[in-house]
Amino acid sequence: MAPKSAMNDPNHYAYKYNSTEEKPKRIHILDSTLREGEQHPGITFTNKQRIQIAWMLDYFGVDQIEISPIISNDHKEATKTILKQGLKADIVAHVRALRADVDVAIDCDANWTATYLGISDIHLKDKLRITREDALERAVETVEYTKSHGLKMRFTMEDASRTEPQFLVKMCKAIEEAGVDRISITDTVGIMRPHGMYNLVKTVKDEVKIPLDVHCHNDIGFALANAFAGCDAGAEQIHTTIDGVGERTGIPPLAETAVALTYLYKSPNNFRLDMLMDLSRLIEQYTSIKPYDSKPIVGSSAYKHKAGTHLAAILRNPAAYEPISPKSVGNRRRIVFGELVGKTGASYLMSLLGLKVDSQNAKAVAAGLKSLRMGDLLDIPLEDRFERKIINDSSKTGSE
Ligand code: HCA
Ligand code: CU
Repeated sequence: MAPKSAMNDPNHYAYKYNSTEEKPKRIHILDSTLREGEQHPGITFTNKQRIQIAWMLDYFGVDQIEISPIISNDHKEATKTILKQGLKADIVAHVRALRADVDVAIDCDANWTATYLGISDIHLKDKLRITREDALERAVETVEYTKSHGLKMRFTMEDASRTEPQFLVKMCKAIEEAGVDRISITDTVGIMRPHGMYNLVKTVKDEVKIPLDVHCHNDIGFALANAFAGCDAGAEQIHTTIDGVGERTGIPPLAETAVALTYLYKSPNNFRLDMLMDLSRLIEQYTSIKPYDSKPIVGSSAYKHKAGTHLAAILRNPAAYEPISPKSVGNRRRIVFGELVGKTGASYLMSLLGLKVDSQNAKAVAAGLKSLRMGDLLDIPLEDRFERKIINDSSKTGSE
């Protein structure tokens, strides 16, 4: 029998269905807004913005922050400055499998690098124009070179999902032996379904001991689900960006990933979820890329309630139509007045306007709004006074 407080949580049965026999494990987040994120059309940050984003991500509680010092001198300067901030998160310098690139990371005083190399046949043949043997040699050489300089290192198997499995495993084992610290398993073109991502990660996990990252692209919309399937198969870190921005359709968004880890996977963490809205706004402010309004967690409609039956319920208890409270993620609840408002919604509108509410007039207002046939007329925040943002960890309650 669950304790009384858990039974009072309206999500109680859902969480029971979600639970597995295994104890929830800690899954880490690497945020790549400063690397993958800058590969999104329309995004180039200034160095000041890069530094502020790094500070905010660190305060939010991500475990690693990725940036590429090899893109430009500006990026190199930003990497150096961020490394000097003394942040809690590891700063990971993303470089190609080339000595000259590793030297740039060393020059920045980096203590973590991530080296990537495309290893599918199409990447080897048409992008890099090297053989599998060359790739293996280059990978091992880069690991040995990086490790001989005392750096920690991740190696990314770029296009892993389209790589011949035996060769993928061979590469992973060879670089593990050479001393690499982590391996990133990628679905670079977003072609996997969750079951496939599970199998891919499992194939590697069965053969190596070092921790695995998952880097999943969203070309068909499965990035988030695939990343979690990869974790079910043993990966321990998910790559995200703020709002999911990245090359083409991007990778899993930080907000959905962190909320899912906390509430659905019960993964122990110290994320300051109430910063999620501010993090999203930061991107909007710096790039003019606005998250679409129905975007989970941070979208402007994520906590808007419209249909009459919904309004009637949430005016009594918002948890009736909210999985987690808007306050816990820094968003705001709003209600929409218009054609669908219904009698209870109309009563509420009348009370807000200072009108005396009686059942007959409320019905008339609801009917009047419907006959206007003008759709949504107005939306306003609900319970504004309860929703000022206070940054503290106690806001992680399931409902309010
Ligand atoms: C790239 C490729 C990459 C690398 C991912 C990683 C991918 O744009 O450089 O380093 O984990 O999607 O494979 O983003
Ligand atoms: Cu990528």
